[in-house]
Amino acid sequence: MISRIDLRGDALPEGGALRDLLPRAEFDVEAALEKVRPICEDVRHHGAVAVIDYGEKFDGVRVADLRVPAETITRALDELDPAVRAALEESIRRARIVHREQRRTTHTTQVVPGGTVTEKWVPVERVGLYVPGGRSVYPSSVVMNVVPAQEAGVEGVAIASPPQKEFGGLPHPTILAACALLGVDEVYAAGGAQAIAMFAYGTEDTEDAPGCAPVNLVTGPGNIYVAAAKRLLKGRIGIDAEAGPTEIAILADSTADPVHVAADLISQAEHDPMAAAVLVTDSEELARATEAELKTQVAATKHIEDRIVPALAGKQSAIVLVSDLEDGLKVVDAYGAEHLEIQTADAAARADRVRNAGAIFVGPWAPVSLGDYCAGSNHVLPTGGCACHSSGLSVQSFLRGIHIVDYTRDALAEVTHHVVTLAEAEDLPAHGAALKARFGWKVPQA
Ligand code: HSO
Ligand code: ZN
Repeated sequence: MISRIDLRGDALPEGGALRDLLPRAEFDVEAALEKVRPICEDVRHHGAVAVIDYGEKFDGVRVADLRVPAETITRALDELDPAVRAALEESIRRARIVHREQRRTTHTTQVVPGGTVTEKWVPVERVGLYVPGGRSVYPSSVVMNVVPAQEAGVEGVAIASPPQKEFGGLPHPTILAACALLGVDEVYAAGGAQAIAMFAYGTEDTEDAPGCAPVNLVTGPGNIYVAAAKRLLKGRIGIDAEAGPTEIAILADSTADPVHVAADLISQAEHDPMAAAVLVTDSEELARATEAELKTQVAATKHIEDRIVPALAGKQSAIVLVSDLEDGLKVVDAYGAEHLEIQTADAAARADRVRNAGAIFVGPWAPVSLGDYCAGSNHVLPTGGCACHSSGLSVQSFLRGIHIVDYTRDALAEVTHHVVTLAEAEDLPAHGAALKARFGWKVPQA
């Protein structure tokens, strides 16, 4: 069901060579770019009509209007199962507690007497949050996108989610209910690349419905076409990471419980046939017991053939055997998992030494599923090894830091000779002149 990679014995290679030994799914966004380019162009030139046409083509349902009426959103919440409502409310509450504390405060640095630089954090004005439909209808992802945006102080939050045939062309009702719980009333029944283009270019108002004003930033997961559209339109809009298939890596030793390890590997394999589940261990016994547990637990779960078996059996998943936990640490760092669980005797100390991971789950009582819903942490995380350069979604994703430079005459005079020297060294004398002009065209004596 899951293959083994044995890295015991010889010394581990470094960096890229080690990464090449590790399993990973291919997520070739580049290949999808040419497919989404004409879609984005169409939306740019024909607006809402093009978004509606593509919805009919790809989602199998033609909507009259993209904008979901406010009453429909409210009704979805009224009709939501009370237990789901209570769970979502708890998820929102915990996420708010964590994200609220991420807010950065304005900070002023006195560089020299009379010269200050203030860094001021300003929320993005308007964001578009993409929420997938189809196989992955995740109201929890609405929470994980909206909460940091709201806590950052973003005023305009718009959501797009594909029209669902079985719900008369509306996004899935639990998505709408989650929007209502979060106080978001600007929702569009739009999916795929066309939704990202709608956010980037905006659409005109019609007689019947208001259009979608262009946004500054688009966040949220999606399929390969959504990722390609984000890559294509980046620059016109800001984007978060391009989300690929979900990944879990577990670093475990002989103290880990194979029942938990197997259950956690399966939990993320459940997302997608391309999802990755990787166990890194120095214990042959744990590897064997986990293999046995996987067989038993997979047989008893739901999405066996369509997702879990292909995910676990795929080349993106494996049990990686290492000589010791020091090597294990090197392996998980080289892999840079979206989610990393540490199930070792000294879990907290070892977790502290990890450098590359989207989120780290420490010890036996912090499974990834907790983080997916109710830890308070964010579940929109870098995949595909991007954890070595990017972070998950946070309040920070929705803020821009602006430097405010304030110098007095004396503070400027004191440094002018340096600026003039550097400007001349770069053959940009007018740069230096801009300072000299303030001092009778001379360099003031320091
Ligand atoms: N594990 C997914 C998020 C998710 N899980 C949504 C359940 N629902 C990517 O972090
Ligand atoms: Zn999940």
